[in-house]
Order: sequence, then C-alpha cells, then structure tokens
Amino acid sequence: MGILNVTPDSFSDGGDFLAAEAAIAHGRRLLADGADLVDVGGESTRPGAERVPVEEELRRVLPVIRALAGDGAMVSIDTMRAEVAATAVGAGATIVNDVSGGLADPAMLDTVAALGACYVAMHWRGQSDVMHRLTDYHDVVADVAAELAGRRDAALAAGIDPGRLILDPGIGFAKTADQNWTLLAGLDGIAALGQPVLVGVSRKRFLGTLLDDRPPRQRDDASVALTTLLAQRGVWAVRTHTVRAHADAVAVVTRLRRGEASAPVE
Ligand code: PMM
Repeated sequence: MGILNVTPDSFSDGGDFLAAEAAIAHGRRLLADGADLVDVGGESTRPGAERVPVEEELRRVLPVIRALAGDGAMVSIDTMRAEVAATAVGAGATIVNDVSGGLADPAMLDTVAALGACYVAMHWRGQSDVMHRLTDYHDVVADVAAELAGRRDAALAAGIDPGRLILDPGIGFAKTADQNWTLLAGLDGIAALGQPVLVGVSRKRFLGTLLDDRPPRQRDDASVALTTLLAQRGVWAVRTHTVRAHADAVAVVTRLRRGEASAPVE
C-alpha cells in the first residue's frame, strides 16, 4: 500500500503533494513501482496535528482519487469521517482506511456497511493532540488485541462483511517506541483475531529513535527490513512511503516461501 498524503503537515512528506497534479503524478509513480493499492489521505494524523475542516479534506483528496481510480488503480481513502468515506467511495475508492477504527465518527461503521466497501480498522485511543498521553497498557499485545477485537465486533455488528474487514495494530498511535517494538514482536496476537492484518511502520518515529534520531527520509532501509519480516509473518499489506524496495522484499519472501513448499526432501 503506497502512501499518498495530500497534506501540508504529514510528518515525512507533508507539503510534497498538496497540489492535485503533483499528488496524481506521485500516485502513478507508486503504482509503477509496484504498489497494489494507493492510500490517499487529506488529513495528517502525526502526533500533535490539528483537525482540518471536512470541506478542505474533500477538496484535497477527491481529484486525486478520481484520477487514480480512473486509471484503474485500487484506491483507499485514509479518513476518520463517514462523509469523506462515502464521497471518496463515490469517486472510485474501494477501501476505507480509518485510523480510529470507527471511534472518531459514530456514523462511520454504518456508512461503510451501507457502501459495501472494504474497511481497515486501526487500533486508536484518541486524536493526535492527546494520544501521547494514552500509552498505559497492562500488556500491550493483549490490550491492543482486546481493543481491536472490540472494533472488529462493532464493525461486524454494523453489517460490514467479515471478508472485507482488515485490522491494523496502529504502530505509533498511543504507543511508546518500546511498545511499538513489543507489539511488532507479538503480531501473532493480532493475526489471531482472524482478519487480514495491515501494518504501517514506514519512516515512523520509533525507527528514528532506534537509529540515533535520524530524520524520516533516512529511515527507509529500516522500514524495508521490517517489511521483510512482516511479509514472512504473512501480513496482508504494509503501508509505505516508497514502494520499489518494499515490493522487491515482498517478492523475495514470496519466492522463498514457494521454494520451501516445493523443495524435494533429500
Ligand atoms: N499511519 C499513518 C496514517 N494512516 N493508516 C493505517 N491503517 N495504519 C497506519 O499505521 C497509519 C495510517 C501515519 O503515517 P503518515 O503520516 O506517514 O501517513
């Protein structure tokens, strides 16, 4: 899943693709590099970010979704708002990626169920301006799994098709750097919920912390290392800023697994 942030303030690529033409060109580049889908977002969720008005969010994302979906690309809309989700699906998006897992907008789950779209429910505890204070866990893997199970049950109760529901542990959202690592190491606890798993680690702050405070754009090699490990664990998708090296890593893991399965036993 290639990231296309049509925002002035995202932590790693804010402002790069604010003009629709630049965003569309970048989306096409992500696809040419091997992305299976492009995640278009018009509101930053970086720590401390302020919310944007719904009209502005729509103004940013709609021309980009129309153009990429018009090319035949699979597009997801990264939004916490039911109104944006519905309008984006009308413009050609087929997946709603909601970092709040339905908690930010009480109309979201019913809206997605009525649209018949795929839905990504991410683990989330509060908006970006407060999430750094919401990091109390008894056992981060068990607690995130239990809270995500609650979002899964709410999504299914609203009528979202279980075959169209994807779960995401929400790396970097209401988690310390150490908690992110513990959660990644314990990802089987999230997979045990029985739904496909999406993971977003690309360029995130906990990688900067590991690498002597390196800035976001110098965290890509570490991000690819995690993609390799996550692919080995069988995740459904990884959400990344660059695509080529990640797609290559997935191809290597896929080939290696095929080789293991078919190798003759001596
Ligand atoms: N991370 C960000 C935004 N959207 N969506 C999902 N499903 N999972 C994530 O981890 C996630 C997300 C924040 O990263 P960005 O500012 O680079 O887009």
